[in-house]
Amino acid sequence: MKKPIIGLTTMYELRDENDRIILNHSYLDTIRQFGGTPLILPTEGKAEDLKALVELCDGLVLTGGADVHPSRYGEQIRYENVSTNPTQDAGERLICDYALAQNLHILGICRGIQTMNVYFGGTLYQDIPSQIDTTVQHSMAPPKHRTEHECIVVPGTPLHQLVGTDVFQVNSHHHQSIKDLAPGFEVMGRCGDGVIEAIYYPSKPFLWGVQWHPERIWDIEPSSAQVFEAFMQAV
Ligand SMILES: [Mn+2]
Repeated sequence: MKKPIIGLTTMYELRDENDRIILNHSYLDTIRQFGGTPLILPTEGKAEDLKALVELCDGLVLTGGADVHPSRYGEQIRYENVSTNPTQDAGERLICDYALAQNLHILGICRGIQTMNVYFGGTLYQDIPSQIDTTVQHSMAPPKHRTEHECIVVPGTPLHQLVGTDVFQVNSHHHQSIKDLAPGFEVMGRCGDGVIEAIYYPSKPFLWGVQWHPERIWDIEPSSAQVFEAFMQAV
């Protein structure tokens, strides 16, 4: 049987003389580990080319990266540490259009859960330390191969059925998070401080977003491995 092809969106980094695309290698390793063939997708370029690439995919991972521009959810940039890339925002939006038209199963990770929420009409906290009263380190310090805080699972959700536990541990590499949840989505997990860590779209077979990076800790945290197993099973 042919292995499923999983598209991975990439960061587009603007530099003075030589822009580049970037993808953390752990995404590729993880897709291979769980039985897929990773396909690196640019998030810039012509719409027709992005469409042709998405048509090759059996599933899509919306990966981490810079902050979604607040204009996408009707706000202006409020804090100096909000770092955006409008080119990537536009390209990823097209990729979402094509992926959804194709009924692809989609997993959003970190920026990816935020991309997904904004795409469907939700909003974001632009900077957790500035806007949320919490003592949790959502931008965790090194060493990075470890967990940082808990994810409290909402009973009755697919995540709860998957992991079979009320709480598990996650890593945390984000300074933004979901504020207003997009219509149609439901929360599957939160940090103890209320920050949304996992969402899904019940009327789609598999449209999940997680705020942590399961691709970096699946070897030490079984719940993160189970997220990829569920995604690949759906695909
Ligand atoms: Mn977190």
